[in-house]
Amino acid sequence: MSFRAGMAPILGRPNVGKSTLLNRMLKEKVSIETRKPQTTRHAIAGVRNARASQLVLVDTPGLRAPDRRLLSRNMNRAAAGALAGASLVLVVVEAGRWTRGDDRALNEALKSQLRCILVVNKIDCMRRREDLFPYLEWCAGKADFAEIVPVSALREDNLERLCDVVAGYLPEGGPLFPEGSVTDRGMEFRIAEMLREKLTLNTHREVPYDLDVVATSLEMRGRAVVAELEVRVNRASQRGIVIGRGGLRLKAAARQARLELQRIFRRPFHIRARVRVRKNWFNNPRFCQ
Ligand SMILES: Nc1nc2c(ncn2[C@@H]2O[C@H](COP(=O)(O)OP(=O)(O)O)[C@@H](O)[C@H]2O)c(=O)[nH]1
Ligand SMILES: [Mg+2]
Repeated sequence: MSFRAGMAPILGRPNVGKSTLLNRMLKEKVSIETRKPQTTRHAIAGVRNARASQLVLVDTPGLRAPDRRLLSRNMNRAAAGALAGASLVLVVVEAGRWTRGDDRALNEALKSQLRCILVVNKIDCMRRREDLFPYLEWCAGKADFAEIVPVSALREDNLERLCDVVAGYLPEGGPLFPEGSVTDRGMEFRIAEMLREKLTLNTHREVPYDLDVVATSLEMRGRAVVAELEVRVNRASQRGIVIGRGGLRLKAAARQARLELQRIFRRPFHIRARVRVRKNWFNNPRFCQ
């Protein structure tokens, strides 16, 4: 039997569940998930190795109406750039809803001229099961999709079928990544992103959008990973918010990140984080590629 391999970017407006879908298709968390839109800032590749195929899924920052931040423009570029070299594209929408943001994502996918699979996510949220079929039919009128697959990423419903469907559209060819690799991102990135997820979940309003986390040092001590992280905020007042009274908020987030990293990598982690004010880091090319 011949081997198939290829890359499939995941497009969709913010919050439809792209990162959750990627993580659940891979059965490992490589991209952070939150209820807050615009959490994913980078194109992140996840690799799914099967006996006769290798599927490289690329999670993208949700395409958004451009604003003035350099970071936002770079995020849109990362999403568009993921289409170069792809074999097909997945467009994710929410069952029962279609917004202008979904049209924007679909148009981006159609512009690529690649074959397009529509993933209708969050079917668990539909109040009435019988509404699903008419919605799928309505979607079919939107574009000439190769397939339309309803799933629940969160409940891992129908994901095996989605993986099989996608694999069927991959071109024949050898693997793109060494077998056994799960993501193109290194440990430093994954640790920093994990803390960013926890801080995003524990802060509100503009703070999640104004903060960033980078690893400044990474060391192995025996089996343990020792990481030093820098949390960047835009304003002095945000520094206090992120740290929290008595340092409790930062401590709690670092602990949550550590526990989840330990579960994923099955080894001890030590995380030291400090918060620095870097005015307008999101407009500084040094701080956001
Ligand atoms: N109920 C339900 N929630 C989901 C599903 N998939 C994702 N979510 C939630 O939707 C939110 C956004 O998910 P995320 O993956 O970060 O979306 P992204 O912005 O498209 O990457 C999170 O709170 C997820 O838990 C699903 O199938 N069902
Ligand atoms: Mg995301």
